[in-house]
Amino acid sequence: MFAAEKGLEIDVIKVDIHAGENRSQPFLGLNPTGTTPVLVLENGFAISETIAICEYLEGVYPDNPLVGFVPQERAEALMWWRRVDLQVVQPMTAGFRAAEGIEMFRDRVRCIPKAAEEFKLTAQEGYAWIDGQLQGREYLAGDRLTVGDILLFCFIEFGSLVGQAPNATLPNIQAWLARMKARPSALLSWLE
Ligand SMILES: N[C@@H](CCC(=O)N[C@@H](CS)C(=O)NCC(=O)O)C(=O)O
Repeated sequence: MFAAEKGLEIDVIKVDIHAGENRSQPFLGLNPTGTTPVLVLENGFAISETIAICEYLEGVYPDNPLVGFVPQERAEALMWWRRVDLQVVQPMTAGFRAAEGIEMFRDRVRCIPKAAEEFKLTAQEGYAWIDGQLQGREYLAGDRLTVGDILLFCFIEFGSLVGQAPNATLPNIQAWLARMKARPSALLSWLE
């Protein structure tokens, strides 16, 4: 979605994470953490960690900035990325891995089934806090779309598939979600 917002087309190689392709060679040679995504440059260098991939694309393709180039704007965008990551993405995925996803993940990472519901509630509290912050704002960082909006949107899409959608009564997140869904990049048709 980040690439699509920038108008970039990237060759996509799908990795079967259900079958564990990412947890074996040759994928581990690209990313020793065994997680997707990875951006492989033309010179062969492999970048992993989503934020590092986004920062690289932002630097090389500065049009349609999604982080920014003025220090204060960059800080604001990265601040929101981190808040979304810590308050929603990490507890949501920990809750998923400890419950619905446990068969896939039990031999990959430490899963904590007894904490599954607490992780999920933590993610819901994160949504509620973000809802309050979105009051009067078009996007997380005000009137410009930034990388944190994309992170939140993509994980709401995932969360909606696994019983961790934001509560329908959170008015600001729901209005923001409608704005995000209306963006052509949200269709992700370039991934097909
Ligand atoms: N910190 C990494 C997390 C990556 C991550 O958790 N990737 C998931 C897919 S969204 C994955 O590869 N899951 C399969 C697995 O862990 O085996 C990032 O931000 O890129």
